[in-house]
Amino acid sequence: MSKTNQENCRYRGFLEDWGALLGNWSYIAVVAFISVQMAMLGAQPAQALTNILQNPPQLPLRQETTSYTALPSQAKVLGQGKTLKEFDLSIEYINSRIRNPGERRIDQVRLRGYVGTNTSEDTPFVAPTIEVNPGDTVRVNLKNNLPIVPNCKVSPEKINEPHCFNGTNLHTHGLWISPTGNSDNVLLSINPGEEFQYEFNIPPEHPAGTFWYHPHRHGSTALQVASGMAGALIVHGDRKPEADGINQFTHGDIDTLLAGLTDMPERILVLQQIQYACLDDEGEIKVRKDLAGNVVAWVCDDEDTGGIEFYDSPGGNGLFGPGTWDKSGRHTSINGKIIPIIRGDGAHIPRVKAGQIERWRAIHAGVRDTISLEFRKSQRPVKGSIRYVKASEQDDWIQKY
Ligand SMILES: [Cu+2]
Repeated sequence: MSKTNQENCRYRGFLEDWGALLGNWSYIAVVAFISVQMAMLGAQPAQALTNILQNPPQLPLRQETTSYTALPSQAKVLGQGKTLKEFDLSIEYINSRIRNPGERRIDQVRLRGYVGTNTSEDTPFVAPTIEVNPGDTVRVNLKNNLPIVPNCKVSPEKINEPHCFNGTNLHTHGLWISPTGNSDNVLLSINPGEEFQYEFNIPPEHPAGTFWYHPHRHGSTALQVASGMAGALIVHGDRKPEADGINQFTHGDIDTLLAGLTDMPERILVLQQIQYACLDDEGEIKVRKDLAGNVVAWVCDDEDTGGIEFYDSPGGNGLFGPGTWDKSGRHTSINGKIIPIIRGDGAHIPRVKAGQIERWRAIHAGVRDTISLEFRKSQRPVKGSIRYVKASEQDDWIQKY
């Protein structure tokens, strides 16, 4: 590190890991999204402690499997070499906080979220990770602890209008499994107070990979996913390509490509777009406007609790209308955190090391905007911190550095 760089480096302490990784802190890599960007540096040390990126918690297996009587057609499911994995997940309203860089404050929120066995309250708006293998029989006991919504009915003519926001179900995004019965059946509605056991029979030939799960009940999907109801679903596989004598080679699992590397840290990045709003006395979204009268941010005050409870607000600042994401000033979160820092303590979180290859599994679990993921080196020493840059100004910030 040159003398000039040392002098310019206002945040050397917490950039040590980056310096080690990249040799010179002026080449700090940033991740940039088109329209929504974040960089992984620049926090004040005190806040860095609370905003270190961690993988979402892993959902532990249920200790005792529930009793289950297989239907005749399902009796063969747990055949030779197959493993039963059972998990518990509930859906609840969760009171928590989300950092709001543009307003330089922490907003109180009350949102729907998945709660799993032993999962942390630290980042409630990313669901716990489910890990399975090809050939597994996976059972998920889904309990809907949301309150009943009175008069929640919809006529067939209005079926495509948002409705019954506390009804839910469970969809596994990308798995090669049955879409019927108690499998990945998006036509089910698990209503408030109900519990349902899903069973996903993952074929033995299923490839390893990064998948995710979320509710997919017609009428409430976007609202629930936008509340943070999404989690990673990882299929691990250890099969190498083999000569099969017919098509030359069978496919191998991607997990084996870097199998020779030991201690390769793996990070899961669940990108979400949680577009909560705080309301005024008329039920309208509280906003900040520029001099021309354009909405530039949704705001919350100390006494407010942000939520996602409707698609269209009475005053026209439609919560889910097109073009509202940019106006809201919200940031894409990563594992439930806003502009987190990627840095490890070596104990709970893998340390960032120079020359170390890492596997990153990125999942776009947002419903409000597209994301174009980029990894860049900064071209010059960074002045100040991106952690307080407004969402609308992040494009300029990235271009500058
Ligand atoms: Cu999906």
